[in-house]
Amino acid sequence: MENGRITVPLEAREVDWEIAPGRSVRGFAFNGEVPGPVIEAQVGDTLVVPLTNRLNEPTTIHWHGIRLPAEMDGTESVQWAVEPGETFEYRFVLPDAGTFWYHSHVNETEQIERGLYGALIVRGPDEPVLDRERVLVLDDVKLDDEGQIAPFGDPHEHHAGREGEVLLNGKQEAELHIAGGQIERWRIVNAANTRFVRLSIGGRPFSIIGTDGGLLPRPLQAEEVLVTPGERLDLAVGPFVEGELIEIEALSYDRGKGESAVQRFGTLSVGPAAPSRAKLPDAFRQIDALVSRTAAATRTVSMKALMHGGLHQRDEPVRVGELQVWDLVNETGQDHPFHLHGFFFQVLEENGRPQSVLSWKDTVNVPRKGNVRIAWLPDDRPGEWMYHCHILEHHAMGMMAHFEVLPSH
Ligand SMILES: [Cu+2]
Repeated sequence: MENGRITVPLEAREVDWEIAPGRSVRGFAFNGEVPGPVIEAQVGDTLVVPLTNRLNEPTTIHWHGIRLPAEMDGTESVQWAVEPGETFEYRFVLPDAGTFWYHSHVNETEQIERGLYGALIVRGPDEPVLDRERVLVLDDVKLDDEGQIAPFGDPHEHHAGREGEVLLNGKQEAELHIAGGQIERWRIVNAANTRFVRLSIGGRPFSIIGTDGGLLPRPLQAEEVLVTPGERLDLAVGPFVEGELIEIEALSYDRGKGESAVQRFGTLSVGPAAPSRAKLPDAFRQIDALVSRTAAATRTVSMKALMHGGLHQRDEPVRVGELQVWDLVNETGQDHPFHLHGFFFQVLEENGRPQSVLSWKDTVNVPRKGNVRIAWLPDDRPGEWMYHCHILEHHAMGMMAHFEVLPSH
């Protein structure tokens, strides 16, 4: 099969964002929509995105989870921000199948909160057959007394993060419809600045079929799953019986700020039964371990030091082809979702417990007073890269570091 080229011009501009019928806030959007358009492609396609900035401030796009060349990563360490009125063309190959997303990487706390994000779906040759697929982008937005997006820079948010009214695909109280007897693939993206989503679909069992970097080795049964900011999950949902009304909720979770209130993203109503052709295989693919369980750590990343290190932190370089085993140690009183740009890692252990199933990740929650060991291989894409906490207010405060991937010897 020939690889194609997908061209999706994106324009960032201000918009009246209707978060509920008759209820709009002044937001920022790609092509006038929040979320921005769903970009769909096949593995191997080249994505071409001319980004035109019609905002009154600079912006860029980060392609979260895509293993692209460093100069296309959308951070200000690899490109000049796109100034108002200017256009910058992103162009890169999509090497992996999975659920990804794109978002602003300049003044993120404000630009992402205002709506500058969208989903990017890349399909492989051997996708499981389900009855229907949908993308669910989870978010929240903090409103003021006038019902507009609350002012930014509240000092309390630096530490606690910023949370607000929950939104599903940019809307409050979303209403979804599913046919009875069918099983759907739900591609979940957490685009919220801070909100941790302990996702429940009416307490019903579902299958987790993929994570940040595509399909798991095999489906995993669950009745709830934690999705932290930046993470993605693919689920197989259903079947249900006609007439059922199921709540899509974030259950209570304590990320170090006390138990959160239960939040409802929307409801799923089950219509008349339709025939199903869904067939979930027992196994999707083999994922080989990058390192043995006894491999020694090559680096320790301290969340506490990172949190207090400021905006110009630089970590030691790594070299193409040299395996990395990193201990992410969180001595703070809050959970932090750690995001590595441009590369997938495997989670080896959480708090000393080995992972039962390997998967490819680019964002992982490091629980408070806990630690996570990851392994990753810098493939041949040298350049400037970074990692940071995906609680955007923490990132903005300086919970991040740049590092260089050096060419192989
Ligand atoms: Cu954090």
